[in-house]
Amino acid sequence: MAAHVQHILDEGLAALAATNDPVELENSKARYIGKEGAITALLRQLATLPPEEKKTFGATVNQAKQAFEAALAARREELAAEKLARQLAAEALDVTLPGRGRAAGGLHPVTLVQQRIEALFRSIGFEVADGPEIETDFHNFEALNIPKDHPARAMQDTFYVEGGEVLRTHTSPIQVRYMLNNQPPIKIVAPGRVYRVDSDATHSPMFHQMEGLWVDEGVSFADLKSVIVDFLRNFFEDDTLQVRFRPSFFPFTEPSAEIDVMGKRGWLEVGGCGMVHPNVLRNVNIDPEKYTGFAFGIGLDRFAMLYYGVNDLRLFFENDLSFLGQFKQA
Ligand code: 2NM
Repeated sequence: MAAHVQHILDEGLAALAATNDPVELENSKARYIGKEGAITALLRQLATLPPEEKKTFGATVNQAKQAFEAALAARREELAAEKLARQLAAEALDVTLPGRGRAAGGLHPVTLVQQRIEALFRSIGFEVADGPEIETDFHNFEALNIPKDHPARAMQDTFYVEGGEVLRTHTSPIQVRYMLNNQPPIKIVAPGRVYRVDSDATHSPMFHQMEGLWVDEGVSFADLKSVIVDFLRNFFEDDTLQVRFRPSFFPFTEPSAEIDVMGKRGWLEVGGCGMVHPNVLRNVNIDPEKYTGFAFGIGLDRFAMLYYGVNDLRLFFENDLSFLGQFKQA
């Protein structure tokens, strides 16, 4: 091959090899075999050559052009392959990785405690009752013998809703509704959310209560004591748990008592109780001359804290999954 043709071809091949950029590659094509290209110019020179040189020079330049075209086609494929390889690497998916799975949720510790207590009371013939969280003044206060000037009725303690209704401050209105609709014998527990204007390390504006009620002929304070003591010993799984009834006052019971259990560091208050006040029975159309009843109330959040050894009430309301995950049932 004529030396200067070879030289132009070598330059052209070097230009093709030197770039990774498809645009630049096409520019090189134009510079060598395009209309104004160096190899095209050689072909144009053919016309000016004498016939005896035309043949060999023409063959030489055509060879050079074919060599350039072959190299161009090969480089195009290389660049396309590199581009594909880069894309595949960037979008790589490891299909052998295990899936994320579907983790099972679990019940909230307060729900677990509520269900356990419900089961204990069902086993001795109690039914579970419920009712609305927005209550009338009558069901939440009036029927329960709570006087109009009682501090619990104050705006500072009770959430009032438009129209004079309240967020129930205890689950007692469930029992009021039940007694209005049923004559004795009545044996119910009433669990649920209750609301009070109170918020600090040990008080939440929403918390959970469970109240119990047994009304029939001849129900006595001795019945109250035996049911409560039996329940607490079953709940805390301690056959010799010490329980104490400490005289107290509630408008809706007479006599009334606080319920204490012996803990690791002395007596611990876990609830309140008493014999349903005759006024309450009259308010729900039950004859207090014929029937007596006992009632009690406990805080489910407090029971969950004691049962699970949780020392901060707020943990129950933060819904931190690493906290809640510890209560998952197998
Ligand atoms: C308590 C303590 C004492 C109670 C009374 C009644 C009702 F509706 F029967 F009158 N329900 N709950 C009661 C009695 C609740 O909680 C500390």
